[in-house]
Amino acid sequence: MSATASHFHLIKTDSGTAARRGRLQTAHGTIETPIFMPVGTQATVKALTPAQLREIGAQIILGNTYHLNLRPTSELIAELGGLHRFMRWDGPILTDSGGFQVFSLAKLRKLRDDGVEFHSHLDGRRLFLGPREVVAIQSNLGSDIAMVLDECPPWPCERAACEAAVARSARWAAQCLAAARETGFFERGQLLFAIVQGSTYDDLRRGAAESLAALDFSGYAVGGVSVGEPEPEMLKQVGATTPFLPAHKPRYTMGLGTPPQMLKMIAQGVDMFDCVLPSRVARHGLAFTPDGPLNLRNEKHRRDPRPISEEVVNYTTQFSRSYLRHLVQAGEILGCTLLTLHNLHFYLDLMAQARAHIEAGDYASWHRAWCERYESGAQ
Ligand code: PRF
Repeated sequence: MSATASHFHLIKTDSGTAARRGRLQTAHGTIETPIFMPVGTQATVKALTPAQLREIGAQIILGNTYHLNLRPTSELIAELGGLHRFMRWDGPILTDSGGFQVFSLAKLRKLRDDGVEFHSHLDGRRLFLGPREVVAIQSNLGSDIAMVLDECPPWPCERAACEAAVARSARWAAQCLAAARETGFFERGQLLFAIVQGSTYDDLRRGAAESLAALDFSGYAVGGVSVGEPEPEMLKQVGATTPFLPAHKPRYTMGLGTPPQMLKMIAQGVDMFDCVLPSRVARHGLAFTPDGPLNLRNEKHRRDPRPISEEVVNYTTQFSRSYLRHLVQAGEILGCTLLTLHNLHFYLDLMAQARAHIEAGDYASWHRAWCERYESGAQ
């Protein structure tokens, strides 16, 4: 069975940029793109209930194979009816495959041609993830969108090491696709996305994109960006990849970014994003505004009766900066909840604005003006 070209429909392609307005069908509902996906690594978007996520307009959330398979294990989640039922989120869920997290979290990892061997960062248990394993785990979880196993080279990376990572990732991607086909993955309505690596080498990225594009994946991710390289380099890598991906499949850049980075990547033809940034910085007292981030720990907000932003309306913006600062300073849980709610709403609303401007045909000028204001940081 095909990995389902027909699950994605392009509604409009922008004339001034490569931006696209699309619609992706999953087993748990339709996603309007471009979209931001809040991160729920441990089967929870930290500090929010599923009802709150719905309220701020989350369409799809992320989970993590690496974490969930270590604890509570994918078998236990399958026994309890799958990830959606387990965490009571009935919308779409995308899960990362685990390879990236092995490299950032696990101890004593060993890269083999057939997968990666590692010791759990929780209890030292010895484990192995290969293409078959990541497909089986994501089957158990019931992910709407699963990711292939890949090797994300560090930045900077020597060309020879990058070539090896690209070749290994290509083999693993094909093996994941074969395992998915053999195990009825697509019949169950699950989708499988490939990941393009290649670090800063344009020709390697193009080669990886073209060879993966020749296989029938449900979507394509740009991996290996936002791993420490400067922003112009990151945008260049995305620009070196998207033109070689199939136009009629969704495109996802993994693990980014700031609001302007997302808008600039939408202009390069990216449809999907995920990032811990808005939820992580919320827990440190940072709130996003159209004039840049606001640090509520700052003394100047101590007696400020104004909301975080006069223009943004959500549950959190009824509270004063003074009160929010107090919650942050006192280490109160409600501070985390309110700021996470605000930041994720800000990101989701930005994507809604992007979609509206692509539809209206003025995305190029709108996103330039938006970024200019945000980056001039009048805040
Ligand atoms: N691969 C996978 N997950 C990821 C990345 C990657 O390259 C990144 C890099 N930005 C974040 N998450 N599988």
